[in-house]
Amino acid sequence: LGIKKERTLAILKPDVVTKIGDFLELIYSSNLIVTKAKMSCLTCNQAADFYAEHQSKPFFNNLVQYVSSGPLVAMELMGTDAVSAWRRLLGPTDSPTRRESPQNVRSQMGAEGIKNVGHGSDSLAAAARELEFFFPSTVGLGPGNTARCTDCT
Ligand code: DGI
Repeated sequence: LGIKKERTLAILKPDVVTKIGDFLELIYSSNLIVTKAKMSCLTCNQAADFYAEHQSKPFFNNLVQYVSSGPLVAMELMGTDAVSAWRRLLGPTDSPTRRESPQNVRSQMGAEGIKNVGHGSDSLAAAARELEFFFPSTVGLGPGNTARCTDCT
């Protein structure tokens, strides 16, 4: 009841892209599948667009600098309740809450502040917007390589 297949955007932030294998195992063992993936560098402007909702926060500049400091891995994950399933794997944003529930990647990897391992869309609406940002359905928009797959003729 209330269980549905969803898509969400998962990002592995610069410090953890080399550990992608560990994350894939976690993802598969949570019955999620990877339906799109790319490694991509964001410019400062692209990172600022992506995190526009945090524009007025004191950590905004550091956050933008951090996520544009090296390659990210962006993935579309699909599965039952994918939005909350991936956020559950990541764990809470802030460390005090995490100390009470250490069974998550952010706790296990010592996440602190903006260097907190990954990102996950926080709603279906955010997932739709964020997936379009990394995997645009229109040629020529978005960061990185926007070439589309086409059928052989
Ligand atoms: O969805 P989350 O990534 O868990 O959290 P969010 O969307 O509220 O915030 C986006 C990022 O901004 C988060 O991954 C890390 C950073 N951030 C959020 N709240 C704080 C913060 N960084 C610091 N230093 N302090 C905060 O209170």
